[in-house]
Amino acid sequence: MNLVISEKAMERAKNFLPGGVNSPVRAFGAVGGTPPFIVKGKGSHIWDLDNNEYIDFVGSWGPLILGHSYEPVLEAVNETVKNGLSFGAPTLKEVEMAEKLVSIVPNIEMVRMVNSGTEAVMSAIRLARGATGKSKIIKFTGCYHGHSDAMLVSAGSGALTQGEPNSAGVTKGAAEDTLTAEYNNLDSVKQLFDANNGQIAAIIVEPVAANMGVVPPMDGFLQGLRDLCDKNGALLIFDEVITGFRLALGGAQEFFGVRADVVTFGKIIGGGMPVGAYATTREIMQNISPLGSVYQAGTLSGNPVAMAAGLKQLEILEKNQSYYIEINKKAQFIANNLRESAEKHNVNITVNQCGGLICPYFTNENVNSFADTQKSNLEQFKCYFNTMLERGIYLAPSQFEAMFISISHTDEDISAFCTAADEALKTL
Ligand code: HOZ
Repeated sequence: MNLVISEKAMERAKNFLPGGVNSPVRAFGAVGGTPPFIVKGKGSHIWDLDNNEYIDFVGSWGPLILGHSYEPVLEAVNETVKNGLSFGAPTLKEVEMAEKLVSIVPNIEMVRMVNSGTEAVMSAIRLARGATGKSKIIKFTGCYHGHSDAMLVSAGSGALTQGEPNSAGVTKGAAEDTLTAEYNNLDSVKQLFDANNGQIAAIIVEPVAANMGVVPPMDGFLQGLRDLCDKNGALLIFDEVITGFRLALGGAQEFFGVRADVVTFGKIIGGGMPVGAYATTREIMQNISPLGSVYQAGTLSGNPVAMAAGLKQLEILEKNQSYYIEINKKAQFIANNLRESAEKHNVNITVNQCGGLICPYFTNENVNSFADTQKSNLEQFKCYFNTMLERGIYLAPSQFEAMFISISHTDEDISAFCTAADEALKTL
C-alpha cells in the first residue's frame, strides 16, 4: 500500500500535534506503520491522501450507522448552517432533539445536551453524587467512559493500548472515590457494596463492554447490577456512547430489557458531529442547574448544527427499525465467517459479536472479562490488522476496540472483508 503522502503528513503533524494526532489510538501505536490520512468518505468507503480506497469498519468509532456522507444528514446540516453556526442561546432544534430522545429511549424523561461522551459521563457522575449525597462510584476494569479524571482508573480503549489504564496526572484524590469491579462478575460488585456500605452513589457500566474489544454481558449480569443498585440505594448509569441507537433504537435498555437510572450518550446522537448527552428521570434531573445545585454548563451544548445532523439520523433510524435486524445479520455473517476461516487455517480465535459490534480475539478461550481479553495474542492481531489494511479493509488499530457494522455495508463489502480475512488468517 502506497502511503507516501500520508507519511509526509504524519511527519508534519508530529511537529505540532503530540504524536501527530488528536486522539492517541489514531497514531497506530499498537499496530505499527503510518495511519492513512483520510480525505473523504461515502457510504461504507473512505479514501486517503494517497487515493487508497478502504472499506471502513470504524465509522468514526460508531456514529456513522447510516454510512459516510449520508445525503439527508448532510442536507440537514447544510440547511442549518445557512442561518449561523452557534448562538449560545436557546434554539428549537435542541428542544426537538430532547423530545425525540425521550420518545425513543426507555425510562428517561429529561435530557441535558453536552459536546462529547466524556463530558456526558463526567456530568452524569456529578449528578449521581449530587442526587444521592454519596461519593463513591463503581466502574469496571477495562471499561472506558471517556477521559475525565475519575474515570481514568483501570480504563479501556486508548488508555489500555498505551499501557496507561491509570493515567499520570490524575490525583489520588480524584481517583480515590472510583472503585473497580470485574465486568461480568457480580460477586466483585457485591464485595464493593459490602465494604463501602452506604457510600456508593452509582455503578457506571458499558452495557456491552466495547472498549476492551467487545465483551457482551453474561445472562443476568446487567439485571444483577440493577438489583444491587436497588438494594443499596445507588443509581445505575448505562454508558451508551457505543451501544445507544446501535444495538436497538432504544439502546441497551431496550435490547437487554434492563432499566438504567441515568443514560449517557456520545457521538451517535450527532450523526458524526461532536455531541453528547445525559438523560434521566424528571426527579433526578431536578438536581441539575438551573433547577438544582449540581452545576454543569456548556456554550456549544445543543448547538443547532449538531442537533440538525443528529436529529435527522435518529428520525431515519426510527422510521427504519428493520435496519437493526439487517445490521445484526451482517455482523453474524462476518463473525461466523471469521470462525470458519480460523478453523480452516488452524488459528485460535474467539469472535465476540453483539448487534453491529464485533471483535475477534486471538485465543481459543471464551472472552467474558477484562482478564480474558488479555489472553489474546497481540502479535497475531497486529499481523491480521496489517494484512487487512493492505487489502483495503480499515479496522480499528487496536485489539481493544470494536469493529462497527453499518447499514451502508453492502454484500460486496462483506464478501471483500471475508476474502481478506481468510487471507489474513492464513498468514498467521
Ligand atoms: N474507544 C474510543 C471510542 N469509544 C476510540 C476513539 C478514540 O479514543 O479516539
